[in-house]
Amino acid sequence: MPSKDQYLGCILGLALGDAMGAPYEGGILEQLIWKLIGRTKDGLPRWTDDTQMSIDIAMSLLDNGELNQLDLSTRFANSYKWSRGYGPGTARLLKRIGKGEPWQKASMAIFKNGSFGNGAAMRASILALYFNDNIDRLLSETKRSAEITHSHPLAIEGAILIALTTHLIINHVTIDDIINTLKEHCKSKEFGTQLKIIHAWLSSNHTPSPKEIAKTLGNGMTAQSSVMSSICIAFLHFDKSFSELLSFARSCKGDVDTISAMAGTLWGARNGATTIYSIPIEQRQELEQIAVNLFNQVNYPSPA
Ligand code: F2R
Ligand code: MG
Ligand code: MG
Ligand code: MG
Repeated sequence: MPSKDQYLGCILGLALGDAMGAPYEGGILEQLIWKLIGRTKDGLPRWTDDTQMSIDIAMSLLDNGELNQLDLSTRFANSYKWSRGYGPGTARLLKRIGKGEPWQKASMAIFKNGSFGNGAAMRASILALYFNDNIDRLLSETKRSAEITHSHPLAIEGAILIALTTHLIINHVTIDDIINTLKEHCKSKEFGTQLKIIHAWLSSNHTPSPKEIAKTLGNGMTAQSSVMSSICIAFLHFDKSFSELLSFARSCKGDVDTISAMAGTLWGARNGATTIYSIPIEQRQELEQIAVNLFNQVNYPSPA
């Protein structure tokens, strides 16, 4: 049975990974901009689009009691702010939805065949917290939450892999069994090949360096160049501290906020929030309340 602490860890791990990774994301220009806007008025580290879109999903699920795509697309659009550092395609798409274009049309307007950015995967752990009682439902609702902004099959597959990994971690499944289950759900050659590499590394007790992960599994803004890297980083740090995970993800370079957010949410799902509870973060109380509300919504019986 998952614990409330795992729910807190999952949400705080995501937001802290995002906020701590954001200063290192992108090139010199992005890093300079984040130096100027990366703190709240009170000096707290700000999170980015990764956490904002995760909050939007959580609030939409909690308020509607189901995944309502129209409500979620409206929330995504209403929450959009340039200062949260959205992906270039998603920023344009959300502005179109904000002007009244249906999400079904907007999501195909920016990239032919839809976006394969990592923007659907980075918010997918929330689905696992809400739909914990039925894996098939979890997978279909994750697809529905992804396709609002990311209709490309690779983006949807990336989101499903993060949601499924989160689900298995909160339900105390071992890394070996997680890898075996993920193998059944990898549809594409891209993710399938990467998973085999991770499996080979772990089976031979090889600890890849950040450079090796970036080169082999990727460190970019697409789902296929960041989801498996994040899962691998999380597995390598399950028995290490959150700050070691952050420093490893930072050394991978590239899309550091999102890789840290995805690895961080998986780490928190496994280790809970106890050791990360006191790290300063924007809107901590709101994040904690969301975690508690998601936990209560799933109606786990209280421990005897
Ligand atoms: N926006 C950022 N970071 C700013 C630094 C970026 C830097 N200038 C750089 O270019 O490296 N971070 C946020 O964006 C990522 C999430 O992105 P999302 O929501 O998936 O956005 P988008 O634009 O849909 O996809 C990302 C890029 O992937 C490429 N791409 C996607 N689909 C494509 C397709 N069908 N064909 C060709 N290219 C495709 C494009 O380059 C997209 O812009 C997270 O990192 C978040 O933190
Ligand atoms: Mg971001
Ligand atoms: Mg990001
Ligand atoms: Mg990013």
